[in-house]
Amino acid sequence: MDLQIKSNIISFANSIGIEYIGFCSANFSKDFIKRLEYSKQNGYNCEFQEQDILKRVNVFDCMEDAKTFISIAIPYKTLNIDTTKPYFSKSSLGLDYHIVVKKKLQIIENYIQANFNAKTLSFVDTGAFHDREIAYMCGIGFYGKNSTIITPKYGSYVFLGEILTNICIEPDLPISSMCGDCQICIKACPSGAIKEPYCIDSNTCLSYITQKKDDLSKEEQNKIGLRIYGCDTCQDVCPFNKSSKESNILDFLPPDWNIHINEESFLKMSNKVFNETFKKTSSGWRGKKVLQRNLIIAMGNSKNKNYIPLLKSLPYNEYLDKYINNSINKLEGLK
Ligand code: B12
Ligand code: SF4
Ligand code: SF4
Repeated sequence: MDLQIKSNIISFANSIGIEYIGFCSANFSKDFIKRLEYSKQNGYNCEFQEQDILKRVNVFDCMEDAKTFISIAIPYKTLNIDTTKPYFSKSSLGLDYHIVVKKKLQIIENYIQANFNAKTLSFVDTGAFHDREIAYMCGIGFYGKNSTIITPKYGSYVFLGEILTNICIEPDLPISSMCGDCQICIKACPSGAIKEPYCIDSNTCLSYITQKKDDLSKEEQNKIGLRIYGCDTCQDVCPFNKSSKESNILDFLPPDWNIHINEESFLKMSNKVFNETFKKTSSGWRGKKVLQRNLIIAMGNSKNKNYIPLLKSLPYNEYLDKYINNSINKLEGLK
């Protein structure tokens, strides 16, 4: 193992503004496979997770001589959001993280290929791999009971990505959980989705519910509260996030339309405007209808009767009509 290669990659990553970078062997533990099986057997997986456990761990299908994973964490929280009105979660503000993290990974890949004549492949939420487990094995942070990877400086408000390479690099050590007796996130989760420490039932997690295209039940609509996309609750309450530093990555600074939602423009938005705005954030991938549905539900949950005329003025829409009527009824039923 060449220690010089490791320190050169770290120095290069630091020079392009990456503070968290770690290394681990391209093998997953038996313990990890057991955890994936446990989640699957209990029905906690959602449609966005690779269900084939073999695919999640078989790195040699991607690169036959794979040796090392290199994980990076990129901080994304740039400001506090007003959660008294319909809002987007912190991780869906600014430019889509898939683009931002991938760009950083590609710069490191180019450096590795040019300097060490090595093979590389990079992933951010893209392959079958579990980005958190790789970050954990690389010592980037520890698993919180809310199942997020928590870093010392930016808390859990970091996105993760990794590079698979065929060079052998000395591994870093995983960090054990620092949650101790704390149960704050488990108690704060509005839908009870943290079934036990480190174990999320994705199907009841509000982040998933704001993303799914299927019909939402009345109970799911109530639970969404004012969320238009994603859920930050189990992270916002975490003591490790209270004093976490803000990101200085300009791509994550939200434009005005992302934080000061103009409900009327949002609900009457053309496809062209959607493609130029929200489609470029990480909330855009589920399409305009899902976000509009969530906003309509959030308006119904807001207790703000001033929304009634706007809701009543919306044209008939097969997908949205049920939610529009529910929200109008809810607001009209208020005393
Ligand atoms: C599917 C998915 C979701 C699903 C399911 C979430 C989930 N908990 O897995 C939904 C839609 C709900 C979701 C929500 C969110 N997601 Co998401 N999601 C993913 C995705 C695509 C796959 C995750 C997966 O396969 N999970 C499988 C389950 C079994 O794993 P797990 O819940 O993480 O559980 C692990 C630990 O708890 C641990 N564990 C279990 N028992 C024990 C015991 C001990 C002692 C220890 C130490 C550990 C431990 O092992 C488990 C894995 O085996 C990844 C990207 C990727 N390809 O990896 C992003 C990813 C996990 N998501 C991310 C983000 C940012 C979010 C949200 C914050 C977005 C938001 N604001 O709404 C929320 C957070 C919700 C939460 N508390 O987890 C980031 C996480 C960054 C971080 N710092 O951890 C990722 C890594 C994307 C990225 N590349 O940055 N997501
Ligand atoms: S993201 Fe929200 S719903 Fe999901 S586990 Fe965390 S607090 Fe619960
Ligand atoms: S709120 Fe407490 S239990 Fe939950 S992740 Fe943070 S420290 Fe761990």
